[in-house]
Amino acid sequence: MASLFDDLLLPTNVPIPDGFSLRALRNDDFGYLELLKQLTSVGFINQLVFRKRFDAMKKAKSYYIVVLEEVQSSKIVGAATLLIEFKFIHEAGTRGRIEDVVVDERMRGKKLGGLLNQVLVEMAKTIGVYKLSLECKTELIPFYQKFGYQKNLHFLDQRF
Ligand code: 16G
Repeated sequence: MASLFDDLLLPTNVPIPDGFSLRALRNDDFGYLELLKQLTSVGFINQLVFRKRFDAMKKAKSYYIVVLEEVQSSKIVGAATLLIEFKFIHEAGTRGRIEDVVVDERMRGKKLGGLLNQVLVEMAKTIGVYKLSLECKTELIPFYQKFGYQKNLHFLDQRF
């Protein structure tokens, strides 16, 4: 079993509620895919594909996928990703992106999404990014504004 990153990088100043544990994604966390299906389309991914993608992310050393486990059931009930992008601008700085924030439907209303956001903001500050950004649905803008984000640039995409 391997962790995507060292759990020692997780912030110690964000309290985790009783009954939950916070850790890095591991290469046997296939339940993570079930949770992601509550965010968007995942399609069919077998264990081999999961492991290969996990290995590629670990090798890249810029993916920080944190998961919240419900201790009683050992199930992943929340997850969020911090992606670090290397730049030449800003004195060869780094930019952080928050991706794939998802909390299990059963666990909504417990402020776990907020907790995951706080964790990733702290990690991004420790890593030293010059900018942290995310894309979200219009209705989630007030939620993310609580964590320091401001509506700024427009986001354009192209789908294939
Ligand atoms: C949301 C996510 C984004 C994810 C996308 C998937 C956050 C902050 N944003 O925008 O990371 O990639 O949904 O939707 O979690 P899509 O399948 O339509 O791209």
